Amino acid sequence: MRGTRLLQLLSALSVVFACSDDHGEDGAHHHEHTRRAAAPNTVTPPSRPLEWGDINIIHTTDSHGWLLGHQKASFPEPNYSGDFGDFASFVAHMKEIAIKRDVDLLLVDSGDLHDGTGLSDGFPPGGVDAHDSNKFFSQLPYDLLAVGNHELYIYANALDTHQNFAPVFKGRYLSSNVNITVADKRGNPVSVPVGNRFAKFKTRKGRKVTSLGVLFNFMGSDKNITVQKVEDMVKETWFAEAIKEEPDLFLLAGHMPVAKDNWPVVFDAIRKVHPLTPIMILGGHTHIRDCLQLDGRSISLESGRYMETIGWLTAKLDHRGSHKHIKFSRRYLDPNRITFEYHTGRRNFSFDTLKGKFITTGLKALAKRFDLSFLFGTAPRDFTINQAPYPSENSLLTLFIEEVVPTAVAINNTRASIPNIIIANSGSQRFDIYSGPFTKNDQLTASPFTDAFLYIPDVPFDVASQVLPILNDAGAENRKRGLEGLLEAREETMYGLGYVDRRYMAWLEEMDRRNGVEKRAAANQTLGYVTHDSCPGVGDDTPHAPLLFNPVPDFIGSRPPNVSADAPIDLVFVDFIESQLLSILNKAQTVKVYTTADVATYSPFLTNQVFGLYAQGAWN
Ligand SMILES: *[C@@H]1O[C@H](CO)[C@@H](O)[C@H](O)[C@H]1NC(C)=O
Ligand SMILES: *[C@@H]1O[C@H](CO)[C@@H](O)[C@H](O)[C@H]1NC(C)=O
Ligand SMILES: *[C@@H]1O[C@H](CO)[C@@H](O)[C@H](O)[C@H]1NC(C)=O
Ligand SMILES: *[C@@H]1O[C@H](CO)[C@@H](O)[C@H](O)[C@H]1NC(C)=O
Ligand SMILES: *[C@@H]1O[C@H](CO)[C@@H](O)[C@H](O)[C@H]1NC(C)=O
Ligand SMILES: *[C@@H]1O[C@H](CO)[C@@H](O)[C@H](O)[C@H]1NC(C)=O
Ligand SMILES: CC(=O)N[C@H]1CO[C@H](CO)[C@@H](O)[C@@H]1O
Ligand SMILES: [Zn+2]
Ligand SMILES: [Zn+2]
Repeated sequence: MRGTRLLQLLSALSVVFACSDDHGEDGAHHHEHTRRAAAPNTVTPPSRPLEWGDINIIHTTDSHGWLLGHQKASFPEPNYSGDFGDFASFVAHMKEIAIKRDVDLLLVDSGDLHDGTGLSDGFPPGGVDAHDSNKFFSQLPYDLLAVGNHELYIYANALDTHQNFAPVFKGRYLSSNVNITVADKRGNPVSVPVGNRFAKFKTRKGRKVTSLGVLFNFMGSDKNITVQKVEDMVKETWFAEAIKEEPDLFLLAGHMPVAKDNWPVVFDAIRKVHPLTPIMILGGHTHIRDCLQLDGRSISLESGRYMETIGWLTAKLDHRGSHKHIKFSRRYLDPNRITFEYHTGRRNFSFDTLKGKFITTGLKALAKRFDLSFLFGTAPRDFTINQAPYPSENSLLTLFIEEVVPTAVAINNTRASIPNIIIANSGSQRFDIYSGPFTKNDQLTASPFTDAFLYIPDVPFDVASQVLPILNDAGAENRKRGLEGLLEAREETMYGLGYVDRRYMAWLEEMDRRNGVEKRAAANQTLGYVTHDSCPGVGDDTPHAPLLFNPVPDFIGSRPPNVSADAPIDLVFVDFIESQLLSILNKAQTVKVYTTADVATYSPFLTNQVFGLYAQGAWN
């Protein structure tokens, strides 16, 4: 059962964007990226200067290829408009400030470097995901990095990380519980850490640091990659030896959320040996802003996603053996030039460093090489995943399942005239579409996965129309049918395979529920993230009113055809949900046992192509 799911996931997440024939030679026009319009003077700067400590950390996580920043004009996108070149300039100026203050400043990343934009995923056939975009990471002075689950879905990506990316950081790219199997010098398979298991180093100020890089218990990695359970990792001899000597600071990076996961397992193992040593944890993976303290001498920070957040974490260290609570501070920065200039005391003309400009130029050249500005059409308005209700005319999911998919899969399809119901998982859609030019890059940000469309012919309409409600509904009706376990197991399986939408959306929902209506009505703050974590002091660097939030179902379906109950129709679905769909179909009726033998390919087009096909017709 799990084997099948893993296989499905692999195909769902495989990122071979072999769509070179999208580049229609027939006079296709290109839209140039027009980001970096200078930040307007009317913009609200951050609310207050950063607090500095003895140890200061700048944190990135789950960047997923968003190195050119967010380029759209619709809110809240301008707030995240800083690109990786701007970020490099910011880091350089902050390093100077740290030297003037005579304190330490470290730069840490917690993984998931690709699957999200054209810069990482829009490579030509034969390429490796993130191979080119990772080179920009290599140009920043990272002190510590950890592997993410997205680096591990496809062996070739993990191998590239192991062979080409990790070595750049000279022992500071960590994968404490993740191994890859490679051929040794004699050609025999050998399992080795993707990066290093731990690192020990001294800061500029001479502080001794011991570091780990831990991945959550991820179940979806490709063959020849092993993820050891966190609870087993802490029992290893190497682990005991690595933490034995007391450093001035344990700096733990990891692709694991700071709450509701296994950080306490790592933390307790260290605390057993070192009850008082400062511990700073930099987590990731659930794409939220979060902070908590496991005790008074430790802090854990998670810094969002998609380069929408830069984390800032500081500690005022005291003497060895102190029992006092350590004074920590944390801040979530919106990455844009206003934020960066404000905190570095620079103006627009004195902000860019040579390296920063070089990186920006390089990113634009890569975007050009991958033809990311290729224009499919012009989106007439914003289509959002959670800001608009589902279903509605401004919902991205409605657009996708009611217009885009039915249009695209009907192209060159001999079954197009047969009535159908199409079902997809909402998690296949990753990012909003904003009004204006809709490019190859936008297609990849909205719908990056390569799911195929399959179908089962001749399913009676009244049977086919039960499938979507059963997929979505864990309610009383299904409990009666004994499907409850199935749905719970699905949640757990999905989390193990790396799906985090539920946690991210719960966070959005919470900030909206708290005081969204009042804050938006006051209309004196721009829209964005409003964080309520459990650490003291101000979290969000720029105060916002929360974005509108609307819940979405796990699965979405096309408009049902107007046919009689017993009419045979095509039940069309994304390959990702095949096994769940078959088991539900067999519970919804008893006339026929459906198996994979009844399933066939419906369309040659994949989920990462349908928006382009639709836009070329409907948005021109
Ligand atoms: C700010 O700097 C950028 C990059 O150097 C430049 O493109 C832009 O025109 C400048 N804006 C203003 C208002 O000077
Ligand atoms: C795993 O790697 C080894 C060594 O490179 C190779 O011989 C083997 O075929 C791989 N196994 C799979 C299932 O890919
Ligand atoms: C990971 O690699 C190390 C070094 O080769 C090896 O000793 C260890 O057994 C491997 N761990 C797993 C879980 O495969
Ligand atoms: C549909 O088929 C025609 C004829 O074979 C072909 O020229 C066209 O490119 C196909 N359309 C798409 C979107 O692939
Ligand atoms: C925004 O307006 C509300 C209600 O008028 C007020 O309570 C709040 O202090 C204002 N916030 C800012 C940042 O001006
Ligand atoms: C559905 O089809 C029936 C019979 O053809 C027709 O009477 C009815 O108006 C249709 N309903 C809709 C909503 O189109
Ligand atoms: C710095 C920056 O660009 N801030 C923008 C954030 O988004 C709001 C719209 O919600 C704009 O008004 C701000 O200019
Ligand atoms: Zn991620
Ligand atoms: Zn992740």
